[in-house]
Amino acid sequence: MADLKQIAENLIQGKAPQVKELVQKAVDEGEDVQKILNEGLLRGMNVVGDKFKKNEFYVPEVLIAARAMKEGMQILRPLLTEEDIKGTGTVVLGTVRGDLHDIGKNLVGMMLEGAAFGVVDLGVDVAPEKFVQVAQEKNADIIGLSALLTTTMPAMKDVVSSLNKSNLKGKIKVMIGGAPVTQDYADEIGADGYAPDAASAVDKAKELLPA
Ligand code: B1M
Repeated sequence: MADLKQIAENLIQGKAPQVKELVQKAVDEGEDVQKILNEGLLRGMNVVGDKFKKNEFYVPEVLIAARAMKEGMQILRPLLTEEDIKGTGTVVLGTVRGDLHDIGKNLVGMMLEGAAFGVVDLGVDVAPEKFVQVAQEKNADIIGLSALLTTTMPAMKDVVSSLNKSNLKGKIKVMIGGAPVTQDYADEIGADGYAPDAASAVDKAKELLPA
């Protein structure tokens, strides 16, 4: 019988080959795919997120766990139907115009993928209109913006303005983050959400999804 708890434990320890092997074994044994995702991979990733928030885990541990998650998801994703992954959404993610910092943004992307969100990563130095255009094309739920420089934070406001000018106003939510960014700033520019770290970004993204 598949041991889903063992998948979660190996994921927390970042043991990618073991996670891959255990997920494959669970699939071969006929375990429900949604159950493997929820009670194996996602349960482990939630623990990683909690530990990261409490400073019990740091960036390297999270990156290693996220890599293990990715290995497991590579096996599960083709087996999951649209219905199975209902409840998670699509995030178009990027670092704003003029800003080349991407370590935090990549971490946010991995954690979102770890929580079974679809992530379209546009990279760094992304123009405001590009975020809106791709979000429309991909039928995204959320645009996620990262900025690490005080000088590039205003580009976040440009994305909100660009979205408000489009016919997607209110339909796509904007979540922002990055070292100099605050909740006050999110309120000031009319962003729908702010998250201080990658684990909180997952919680916030879930909160922003339509009910
Ligand atoms: Co730059 N840099 N940098 N830098 N850099 C900072 C940000 C700085 C604080 C350093 C300093 O002076 N003490 C400073 C900014 C000052 C300011 O504006 N207040 C600075 C500067 C000035 C610059 C340059 C202008 C330097 C120069 O050329 N004179 C230049 C700008 C280039 C540009 O962007 N146009 C520059 C360049 C670079 C490098 C290219 C060398 C490199 C980036 C490499 C890369 O990213 N691929 C770099 C780095 C590495 C840093 C520091 C050292 C580290 C940033 C980092 O990766 N942190 C940084 C100083 C520091 O922070 N100690 C600094 C780790 C990462 C995991 O954290 O990105 O905060 P962070 O992400 C967190 C949260 O913020 C949050 O979750 C993440 C994980 O928990 N989060 C989100 C991030 N995005 C989110 C999005 C969300 C939600 C949460 O929703 C969508």
